[in-house]
Amino acid sequence: MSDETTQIKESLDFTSFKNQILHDFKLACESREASLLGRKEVLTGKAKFGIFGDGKELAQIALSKQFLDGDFRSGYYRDQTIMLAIEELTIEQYFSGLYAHSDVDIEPQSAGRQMGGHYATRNLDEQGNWKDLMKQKNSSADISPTAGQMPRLVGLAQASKIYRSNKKLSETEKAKKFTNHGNEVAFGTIGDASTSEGPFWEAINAAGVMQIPLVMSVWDDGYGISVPREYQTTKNSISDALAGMQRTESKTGYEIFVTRGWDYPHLCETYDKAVRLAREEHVPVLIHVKEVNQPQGHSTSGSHERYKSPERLQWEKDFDCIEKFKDWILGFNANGHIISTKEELESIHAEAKKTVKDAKSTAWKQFTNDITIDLKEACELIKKAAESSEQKVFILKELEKLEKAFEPIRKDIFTSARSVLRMLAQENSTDKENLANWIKIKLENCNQRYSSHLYSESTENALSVKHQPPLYGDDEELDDGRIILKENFKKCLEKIPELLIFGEDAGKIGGVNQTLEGLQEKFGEHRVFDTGIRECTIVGQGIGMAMRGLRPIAEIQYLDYLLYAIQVLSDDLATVQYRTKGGQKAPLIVSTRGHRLEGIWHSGSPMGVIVNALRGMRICVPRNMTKAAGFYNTLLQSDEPALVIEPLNGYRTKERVPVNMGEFNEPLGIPEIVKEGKDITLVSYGSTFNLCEIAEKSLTTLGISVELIDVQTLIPFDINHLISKSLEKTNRLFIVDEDVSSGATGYILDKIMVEQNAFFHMDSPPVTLSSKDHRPAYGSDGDYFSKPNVDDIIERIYEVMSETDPLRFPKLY
Ligand SMILES: Cc1ncc(C[n+]2csc(CCOP(=O)(O)OP(=O)(O)O)c2C)c(N)n1
Ligand SMILES: [Mg+2]
Repeated sequence: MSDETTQIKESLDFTSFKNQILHDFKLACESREASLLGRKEVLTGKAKFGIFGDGKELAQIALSKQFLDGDFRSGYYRDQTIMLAIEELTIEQYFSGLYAHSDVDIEPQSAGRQMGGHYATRNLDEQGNWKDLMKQKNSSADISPTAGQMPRLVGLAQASKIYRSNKKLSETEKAKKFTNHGNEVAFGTIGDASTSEGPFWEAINAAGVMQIPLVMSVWDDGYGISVPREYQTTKNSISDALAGMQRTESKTGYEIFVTRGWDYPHLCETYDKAVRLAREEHVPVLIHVKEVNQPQGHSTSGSHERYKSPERLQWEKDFDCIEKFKDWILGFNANGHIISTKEELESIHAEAKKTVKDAKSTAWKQFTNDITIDLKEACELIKKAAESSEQKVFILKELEKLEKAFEPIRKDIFTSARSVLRMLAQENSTDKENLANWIKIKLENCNQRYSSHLYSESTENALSVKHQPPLYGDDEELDDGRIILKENFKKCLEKIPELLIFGEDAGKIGGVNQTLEGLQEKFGEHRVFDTGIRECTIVGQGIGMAMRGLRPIAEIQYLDYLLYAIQVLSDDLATVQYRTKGGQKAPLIVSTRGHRLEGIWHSGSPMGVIVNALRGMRICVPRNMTKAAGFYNTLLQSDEPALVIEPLNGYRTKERVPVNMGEFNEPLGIPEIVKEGKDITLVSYGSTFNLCEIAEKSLTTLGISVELIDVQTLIPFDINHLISKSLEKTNRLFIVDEDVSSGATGYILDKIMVEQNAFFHMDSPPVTLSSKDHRPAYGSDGDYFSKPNVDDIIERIYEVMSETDPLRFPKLY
């Protein structure tokens, strides 16, 4: 190359370098201005709450340079700069989120369902089908609980490992939407204080053990709200505390990097190295970003002057990452090449300020326009209603209040319209009818706006799966329940290449009850595998992998230990569809086993906790293993997250062996009337249902005809109101389960009496029979006296009949 060509090349290289730096500077300024203006919007009452990413801009710009299509983020509320940099958030959308705009096209992160600062990409199309995630940069939907993003992060990173280790799978057409042979990185972000949480440690350990491509950034600004780092972290440093995880020549582990939040070149260099290592070699990395600042304090809920020293407040100014970036740019001089001048930087900053202000105004206009339409319509209808009403004076007063309201929101409109309708309660007019209809239609519309997508609304939702009953051959073949499950899983693993089954003892020995016996040998360690004892991240693995196109079944060894995972199930999995308004899904099946066996922590049945904490998931409570297998088969054809609770004492019980393993399924929300009867409807599920079947026989000999119903799934619950129809005939209801009193029986009773309106069919008060409120005592006697037993069921039902007809059924006691 001639000297002249070299010079031209150098200057071209420098121009693109310089443009990149100025682009980064502009982005940092825009993000900062958005934080500053965001705070004002909250303090002036336009938005309710604000939590912003100021001070974290440079580190996030450095990270985003390494963020490729197909990669995933699992982070928290400070990450606005990442989202802006990867172009999955505009400043307009940022403000729309702050105002809680409920139109998903305008606020695509959560359609206003989550507070500002909670980010997500649209990973599904409008029908709920997967988009090509390799053509976009992905962010799993944030949640507010600190460190709640960590379990899911493990699964997002593990998916790359699964795809890389299973070449056949990663080359399927389906997989190409999710992976390029496992080269994708999962970026985790967390605040310094949130590293104190259990899920952080569990996730870090799990990723280190599994060697998965996770890039964990800790934004260390020294505080968790007001509590300083020395109260949070051993050695006052997360990288020091985790130093034992550093890999060595002979032992795998983490690569740990330490950098500073205001040091642009070092940040860029660090992320370049760290992400390459994770992507190419699947080594998990931790990047401890120290000296991150927090110019405005924690959130709009208070000011940091209350807890920061004057020195620290001064440090926030002196080490403001944008000021430091400016100094670096102005001090840069490579062979006479300079990046920019003070004036140019100031002008970029001023331009950024204007861009943000304009974007905010547009977002506010969009937000208010939407409401103005409803406001105008309501005022018009109220005015008309006033004209023809005797209550005119009062109605006009309400109208005036609404018309004069300062920046009214939907709540103001509805409060006025509904109070006017109540004023018209005693009148009959077309205007009243018009107002009532308008309210009804708009309420329905708001139901969609604020309450849709708790469950899947795609064509793959669990209720749309076509029912195929189990078929049986002529030879009445019987086998252990566990064998039925195992044979069914075998067929499913053959049929569905994305299916993975994992958990404690699930791999090598095939589960503590041998329901997966021999399946690891047959299908390999990347399909059926063991995990550490860590329920919360077992579920997290499942969530993350389900978000990347795999079909995980995560095993929780016993139902009692589901409580370790209840937070991640409730806060994360159960809300994925809802909190993104159908923008994301995680069709994870959690498999566990429970109800009666032995002792306090192997007999639990906390079904009330579960049905109440896990709305958004399907809850299946099969009474035997054929039913359980049927539910797995239904769920594997659907795109919904679910929990299947196998009855723990049924693995060695003989069941008929279906001939269509892997094909038959069990519909959700359809109770089974196992035996028809006319005196009383006996409702139960799971293990206690089997006791009810025994009790029913004795009751028949006592002259009581029982209609025996297995509810089969608690969510959804009896969608066709079969139980209410049964009560039309029997007029008496008896519910049995082995939760505490008023637990799941309270839920069932409410569903039947209130939702199904069965109250009017009743001749006797409904009766519930559950376990004692204490935990179940150990041993068979402990079980007999702690849980409902066959004698209890028979006698309590006899008592109901005795109260109805004491002559026919004289008192026993
Ligand atoms: C489980 C849980 N506990 C408490 C909170 C309330 N909270 C929100 S943010 C926060 C501090 C987090 O500090 P840090 O992790 O350092 O992040 P930073 O805000 O400093 O970036 C707390 C306690 C929460 N959201 N979740
Ligand atoms: Mg902090």
